[in-house]
Amino acid sequence: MTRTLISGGLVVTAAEELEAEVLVEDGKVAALALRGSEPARTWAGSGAETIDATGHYVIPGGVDGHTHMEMPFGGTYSADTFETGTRAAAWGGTTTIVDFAIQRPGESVRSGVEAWMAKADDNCAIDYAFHAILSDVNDSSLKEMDVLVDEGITSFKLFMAYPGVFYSDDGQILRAMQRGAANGALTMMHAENGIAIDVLVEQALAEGKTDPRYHGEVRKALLESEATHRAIQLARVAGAPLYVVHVSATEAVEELARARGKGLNVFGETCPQYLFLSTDNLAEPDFEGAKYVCSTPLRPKEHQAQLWKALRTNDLSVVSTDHCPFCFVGQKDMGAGDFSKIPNGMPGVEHRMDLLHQAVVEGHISRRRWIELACATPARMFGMYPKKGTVAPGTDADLVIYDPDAEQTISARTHHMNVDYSAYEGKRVTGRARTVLSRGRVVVDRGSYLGSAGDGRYVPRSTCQYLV
Ligand code: DUC
Ligand code: ZN
Ligand code: ZN
Ligand code: ZN
Repeated sequence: MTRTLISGGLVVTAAEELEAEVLVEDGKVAALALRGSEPARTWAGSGAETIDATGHYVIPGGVDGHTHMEMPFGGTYSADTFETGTRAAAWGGTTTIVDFAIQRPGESVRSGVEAWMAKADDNCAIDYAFHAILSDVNDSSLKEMDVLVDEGITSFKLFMAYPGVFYSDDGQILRAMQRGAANGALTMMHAENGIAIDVLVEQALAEGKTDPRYHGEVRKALLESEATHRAIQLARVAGAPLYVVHVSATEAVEELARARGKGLNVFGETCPQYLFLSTDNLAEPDFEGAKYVCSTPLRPKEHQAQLWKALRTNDLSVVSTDHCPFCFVGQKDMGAGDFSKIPNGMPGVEHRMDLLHQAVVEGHISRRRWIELACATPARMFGMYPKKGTVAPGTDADLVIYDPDAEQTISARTHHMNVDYSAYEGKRVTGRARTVLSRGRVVVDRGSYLGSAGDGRYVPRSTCQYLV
């Protein structure tokens, strides 16, 4: 049996903060004991290997419910492999990712799942799970959903955007939602009106508007809120739960708030880029704006206050990254002279925990809410709690010894993601993961990487734990 004692830290979960010692046995949290208590004194004298967490937080490893490693998009692939992307995640204190396996039109959902399993298998530094993207809703893919739910793929993403690629029409969306209502699956929605956006793209290009900033102008907030509204109504008709991914616009948040006010099972996610970046970045000169092209797009700064508010009121309940990195040189530049050819996506998997801790420092959210948004709620939302997302007896020992006072400057020169720029270049934040454990193994410690590709395990998931 391997035994490790994490001693001297402040344990922070979504539920509580405790001055407590954490005993880890064989990859799981065996017990917690208040500092100075009888069991804590016994453990201290037991000869267990001890990790000193004095002056640090002991938090659950981050759960990033939305990443795209090696994702085919716009004629290229997102630049992080499962190996490089999960290693970067570990550096930043994230110990579980949920990536998206893509069904290709004309193919089965399962073939997509198998393809993504093969990419991840033996390559991940941390644990991983999958959602499936439905790109071809038909009788047979609907049937496949039932089997996949039983096997642990319990959420399915649909796109109202990207006609001709991932797009589903309202009838297909309704049918998938009806199936979800019956088999317990959670429908995840990319809510943007892609048909209307494509018209605006064509018009903009015809007027010679080719710079990255027009990506933000054509992907209008109203077309996000319209799609969000439509997705909610379709979910109501189907009697299905709905999770709206990467919410960026005030108007879309209002749709979620209205639905939640009616007591509907409608949930919203946002990402750090919408909280910390804006259309000002998209307008950076010399094509630099391409670094910030993602969909939904960055919004004018004025939207941020509403996102922060919704994170406090739970109208937005998860912060994930939508990590989908493309290099500036050789990938983003495919869209020089035509913004619509810039691969959509931004790197972020490494810095979510730190950026949200910075939000604690700046007073946007509380410390426990940080853990709730980044660990506990995504684990519950995607059926992995309490194995993931908290620190309690019996849970996986995915633990981060977090230094709340460490100062760092985010930069592509020091990050570990396989991409040639940082969206937060030069940003100063306070707080950093010092030691990261994945199922009891130390994978990062004081600036050294000690993990290895293949140590991460696949996590089959139960259905969304917010549904009655
Ligand atoms: N949005 C992105 O920015 N990238 C990948 C897919 C998506 O929906
Ligand atoms: Zn999306
Ligand atoms: Zn509405
Ligand atoms: Zn995405």
